[in-house]
Amino acid sequence: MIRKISEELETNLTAKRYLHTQGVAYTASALAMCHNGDLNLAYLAGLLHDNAKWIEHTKKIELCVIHNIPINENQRNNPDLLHAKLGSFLAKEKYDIQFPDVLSAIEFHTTGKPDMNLLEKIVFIADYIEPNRKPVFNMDEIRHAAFHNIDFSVLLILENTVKDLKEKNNIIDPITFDTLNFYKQKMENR
Ligand code: DGI
Ligand code: FE
Ligand code: FE
Repeated sequence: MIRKISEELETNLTAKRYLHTQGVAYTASALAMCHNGDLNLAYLAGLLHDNAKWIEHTKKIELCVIHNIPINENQRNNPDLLHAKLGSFLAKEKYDIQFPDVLSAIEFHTTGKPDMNLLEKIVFIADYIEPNRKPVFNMDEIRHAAFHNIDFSVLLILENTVKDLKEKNNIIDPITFDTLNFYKQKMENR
């Protein structure tokens, strides 16, 4: 199953995106080993997390409409956000993945969501810290925290993401703020 999915992704994704995908799969499985998660599910979710990334924006919107996948205002203005939701749908329908945790880890890998389960956190973090990512502010601390204090790592990533989006004047999805506030509270209450 993994081999077939890898081959299909290698055909569709750019070489750079495919390399990123492999980085996320391996990083996610390493995080699962560290945090007593299921490393095979982590690998699978990592491999598939960006499977819809290559689809053109108009086509993504069209596919969401056809398949009754709701699009909020923010996603309509920024269809790149849809690759997560659509990717989760395609993981189920096209790649026949039935594990609910894998599907939700793909769905929420871009924005995160409050109170994520282990696999959701793992994919969210692995997407940000995999070795092929270009260095960003605080990357060393985020990578260290990923293996030692997973909720703190989630918080640091969200702080960076929100700061970047504000600087670029991008619309920030409310779920991104909710996630940031949830993990801020969680760290404060420790
Ligand atoms: O698909 P990748 O490039 O591997 O990574 P990703 O799925 O995490 O997407 C990253 C982009 O998503 C990054 O440019 C920031 C953006 N993003 C994350 N949360 C939000 C967001 N963009 C908007 N407009 N609103 C958000 O809440
Ligand atoms: Fe993505
Ligand atoms: Fe990604």
